[in-house]
Amino acid sequence: MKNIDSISHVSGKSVYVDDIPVLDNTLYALIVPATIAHGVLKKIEYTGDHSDFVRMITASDIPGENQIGSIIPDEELLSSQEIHFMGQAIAIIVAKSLNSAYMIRDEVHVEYDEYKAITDPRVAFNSGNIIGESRKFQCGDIVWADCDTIVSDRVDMGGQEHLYLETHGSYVIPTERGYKVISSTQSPSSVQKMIARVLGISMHLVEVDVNRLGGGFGGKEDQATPIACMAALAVNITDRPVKLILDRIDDLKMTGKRHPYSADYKIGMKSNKIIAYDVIFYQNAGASADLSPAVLERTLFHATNSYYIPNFKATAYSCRTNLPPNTAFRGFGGPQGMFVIEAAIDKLAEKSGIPAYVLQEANLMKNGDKFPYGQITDNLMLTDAWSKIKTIKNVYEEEIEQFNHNNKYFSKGMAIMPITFGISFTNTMMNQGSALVNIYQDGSIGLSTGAVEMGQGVNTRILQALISSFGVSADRVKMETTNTTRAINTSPSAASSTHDLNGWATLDACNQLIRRLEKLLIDEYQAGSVEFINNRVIFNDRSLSWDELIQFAFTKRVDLAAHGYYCTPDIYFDKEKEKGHPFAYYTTGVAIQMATVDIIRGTYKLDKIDIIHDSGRVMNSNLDRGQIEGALAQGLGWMLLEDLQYDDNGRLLSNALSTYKIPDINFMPDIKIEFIGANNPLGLMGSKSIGEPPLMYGIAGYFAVRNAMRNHKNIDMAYKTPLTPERILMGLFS
Ligand code: LUZ
Ligand code: MOS
Repeated sequence: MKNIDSISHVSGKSVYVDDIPVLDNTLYALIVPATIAHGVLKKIEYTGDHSDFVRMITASDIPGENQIGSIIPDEELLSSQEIHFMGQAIAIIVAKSLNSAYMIRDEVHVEYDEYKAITDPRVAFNSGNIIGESRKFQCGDIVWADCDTIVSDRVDMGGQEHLYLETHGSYVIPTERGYKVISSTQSPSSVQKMIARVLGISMHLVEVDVNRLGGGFGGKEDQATPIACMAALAVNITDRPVKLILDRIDDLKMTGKRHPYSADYKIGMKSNKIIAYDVIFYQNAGASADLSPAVLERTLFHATNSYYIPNFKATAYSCRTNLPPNTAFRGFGGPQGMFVIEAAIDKLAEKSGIPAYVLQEANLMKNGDKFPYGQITDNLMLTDAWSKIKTIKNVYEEEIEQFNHNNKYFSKGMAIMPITFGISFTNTMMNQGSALVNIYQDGSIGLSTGAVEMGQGVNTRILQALISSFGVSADRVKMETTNTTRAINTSPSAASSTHDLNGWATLDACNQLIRRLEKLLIDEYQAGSVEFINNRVIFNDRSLSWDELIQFAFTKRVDLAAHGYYCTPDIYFDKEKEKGHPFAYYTTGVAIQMATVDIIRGTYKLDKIDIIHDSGRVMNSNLDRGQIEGALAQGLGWMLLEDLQYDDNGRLLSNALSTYKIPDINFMPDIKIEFIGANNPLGLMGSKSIGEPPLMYGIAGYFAVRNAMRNHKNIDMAYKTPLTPERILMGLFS
């Protein structure tokens, strides 16, 4: 099935928040951002007399709680006094037009007492600025004396801007019964809950509706919430509809990114088996907790990537700095955990002279192996994928040897990257989904779920599940908006889990309806077996069209609506012991990447990548390819290009697309994807989740470039990302 949004996307008819026609009396809001990263707000005033000025809203105007922290209550919606990052919201300007709002905002006068800013997580750690508790995962006993090769090093990873095409936005309308909120959020229920908290009302008065997002990537899992809260607050105060859309510059400045991390590790092996790994992670959380503790946890889950390491210790700290609160980003801490172990293996390879791929292969997880947190693996396709990659590696190797032999100023290299990504929210409670299937009396169907469509194709996948269950064609079904009155208490569309959770819930609703229809046919026609196929129902030696059946069922007073629910079975995690079975299953795969470095310029070209990916039973190969290619681009961008720069005062220097470079079509390697995988009983229609895992194939890009440099000469270059041409050049000439 094609992505059901493809025609409206290509013809420009897809509707995003900013496309919704506004009511006549709509007001426009803008956020007044702090212009220092750390300090105290002394005074804020607007003394102008612009005729379009309606209100300036500050913390003291909030009728409920001035608090939006979801895991830890440490984040004010509007600063009441303390400033923790540059771009923090200190007031909201409400005006009759957007242009006027900008002019008014320019004239707001703010005074601060400024303190010194901290931007480095290690500096934060050393001065005791830690968010929440430190976490430690541990198994076995590390005995360094048992190792024959030991290396240790420091690793630093940069952050990453989400750069969804649609910036944050919300449009809130006062209604007779409360608030109708249109929000570009991955988490409608979080928006509902926080608006209720901020306004001091109950949740049933807030209806949140989401049609689709122009990308989310985690950036709208938590951080769409304050935007919607501010718009709702302005509605509460003015009693008029309010639209608040961030322009790109505000969005870049005000919102958090992927977490930069710094790490120290020590790793040891005996012959080629890794038998000891000790790692400390310093996460740069930014100014408040946001989702950082959960991101930190996933770093620990993925700290051994796809390897079995019997003796292991990982300690992780979430460090509070004066940057915008960093947040969920595709992979959610997993990529950082995986990069460090890959860096450690790279260094082990260098020291021992054993190629990295030999070490990777020797330590690759097999079904039945146990992760340090206790989950035993099954249904991994790692070894199958690896053996296919090995064949491709021989071809790559030959090409590289020949090329490097014949070229003096260019050097090729390659790297292999296995991935194993746990599928489920690590917070067990969040693994639930729901659906509402309405069959109208003419046989047409409306489907509402908790899933938010953000370009990933989740609606298409869930639709596939529904039509395969009812045996009807897709044109009988309308995918409704995600709405908190039709799908309640939803989890964010995140953790690669949305189609599983909401797809299974849809199938639960379908099954209930099918059972009712079967009962009708048994009661009325003594039906034996009943089959739903090709828009018909077949029973005994006759059949009815789906529409006839539904019309009949309606006259016989059969309930034609069903609420479906799903919660992932058999998952749990004990945070005291740091052990459990947190994931439904794992998505796995292996990639091999080739790169050519220009020795004189420090530039490089990503030649090609071959990916053997385990998607279970592939549900929709085009959607899966789209997710792999997009995730790979994001992973390669994070590793090689995207350089978030803050100055010592916490000011974002790479604050526009002129200074923040992201992958384009020319940057990307030739991509070959082969799917392997067997039926996955816990995945929707036997599939495996795909949203996040392929991002980590991008890590191969870093090591392919590094190996190309190394094939030219010995290098002694810090493990630091992104590996930009500047860093390559300095690495080659140091
Ligand atoms: N969000 C979340 C996520 O709240 N918990 C998770 O475990 C997660 N994992 C990946 C992406 N988003
Ligand atoms: Mo996400 S990082 O699955 O919102």
